[in-house]
Amino acid sequence: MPERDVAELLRDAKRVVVFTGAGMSAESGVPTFRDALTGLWSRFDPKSLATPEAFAADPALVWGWYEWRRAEVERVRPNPGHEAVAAIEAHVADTVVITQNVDDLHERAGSRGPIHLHGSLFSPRCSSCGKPAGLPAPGEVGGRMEPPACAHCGAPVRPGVVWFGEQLPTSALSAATEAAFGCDLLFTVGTSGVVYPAAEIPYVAARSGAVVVQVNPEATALDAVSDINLRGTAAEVLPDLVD
Ligand code: BJW
Repeated sequence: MPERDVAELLRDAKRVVVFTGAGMSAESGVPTFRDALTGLWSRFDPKSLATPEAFAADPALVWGWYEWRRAEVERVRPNPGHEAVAAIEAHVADTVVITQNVDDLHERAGSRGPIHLHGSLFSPRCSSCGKPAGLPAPGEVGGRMEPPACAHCGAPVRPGVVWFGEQLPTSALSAATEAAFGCDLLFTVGTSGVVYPAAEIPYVAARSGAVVVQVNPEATALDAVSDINLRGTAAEVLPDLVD
C-alpha cells in the first residue's frame, strides 16, 4: 500500500500511537544499537555497560559512557521525522507517542509528553535510595568518570535508563499498553522489535483491531505484525504522510 493510502488512513484515524526506536533518531546522528556497522552494540559490549551488574562492578566506566552519549545527544537536533510525528499529534488530538529512546528529540521537535519506556539520559537518580539527582554541569566527557554522590544518602548516582534485566517503569508501561489497546492506527518506526516487553506494544494494538504500519528501511521482527510496511527512513517517509 503506497504512502498516499497510509496518509488517508491517518486522516480518518481517531486514536493514533507512534511507537519509536533508535532508527527514529538515526538521521539526527544518534547511533542505533544493532545496525551492523554503526550500532552501539557492534562497538560496545552491552553486558559491560547496560546492566545493573556492570554499574555495580565499574560505576565510572558506565557513568562516563552515558555522559558521553548525553553530550552527543545534546549536540544534535530533531530530524524531519521527529517533526512529522509532532505534526501527527497536531492533526489527531488523541495521539500518543511511545518511545524506547533515551534521547529528548521528540520533546525538542514539539511532541507532548512522549512515554519513555526505557527511561532517559536526562533523569539520573540515586542507585540506592532512588531519589532524582541533578544533571552534572557540562564538562570533559569521553572516558571513565566517577558518578556524583547522591545528595540524600551518598550512594553513587546512576543513569535514569532501563538496563537489561530491569523492570520498565510501571506507570510508563501501563500507559503505553493502554494507549496501544485503544488505538485504531499504530506506527512502529525505526525499531528492530527484539527487546521485550516494549516489542509487545504493536501486538497489543493489532490484537485490539488497529492497523499497524511499519516505517523501516529493513525487514524486522515486527514485519509479522505489520499490515503495511513502508520501506524507507523515518525522515523520508513520515513527512510525506502529513504534507
Ligand atoms: C531506521 C533508520 C532510519 C535504522 N529510519 N529506521 C522475551 C523474550 C526474550 C528476551 C526477553 C523477553 N522478555 C524480556 C527479555 C529480556 C530482555 C530482552 O528483551 N532481551 C532481548 C534483546 C533478547 N529484556 C529486558 O531485560 C527488559 N527488562 C525485563 O524484561 O525485565 C523483566 C523483569 C521483571 C521483573 C523484575 C525485573 C525484571 C529491559 C530491556 C531494556 C532495554 N534497554 C536498552 C538500553 C537502554 C539504555 C541505553 O540507551 O543504553 O534499550 S537495550 C536497547 O534496545 C535500548 C533500545 O531502546 C532497545 C531497542 O532497540 P531499538 O530501538 O529497536 O534499536 P535497534 O538498533 O535494535 O533497531 C534500530 C532499527 O532502526 C533497525 O530496525 C533499523 O533497520 C532501523 N533504522 N535507520 C528508520 N533512518
